[in-house]
Amino acid sequence: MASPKSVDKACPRAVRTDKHAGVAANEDLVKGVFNRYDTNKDGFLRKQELKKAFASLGSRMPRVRASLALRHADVNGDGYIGQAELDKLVKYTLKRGYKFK
Ligand SMILES: [Ca+2]
Ligand SMILES: [Ca+2]
Repeated sequence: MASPKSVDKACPRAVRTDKHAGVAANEDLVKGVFNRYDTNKDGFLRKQELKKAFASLGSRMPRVRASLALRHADVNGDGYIGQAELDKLVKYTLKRGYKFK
């Protein structure tokens, strides 16, 4: 089994890094959105939570988008997006051109 990036369990919430500008700041923003939709606060995003997140981002097909995003970013195949997989999810989302307010 491939071990994912080490996750700092001490800080499960999104950490704001103001050192990076531009793309990095945007990624932080998106990460913040997804973390906000981790409604049961278990540190994982399941499909239902992804769906709500994408709906809030203005997706017209949040259910479909959630499925595709999950398939793309769920590296270890457990059906959830963990913190180590969040980066991939964020990059995928930004590549799809979602706008963030
Ligand atoms: Ca969750
Ligand atoms: Ca996973």
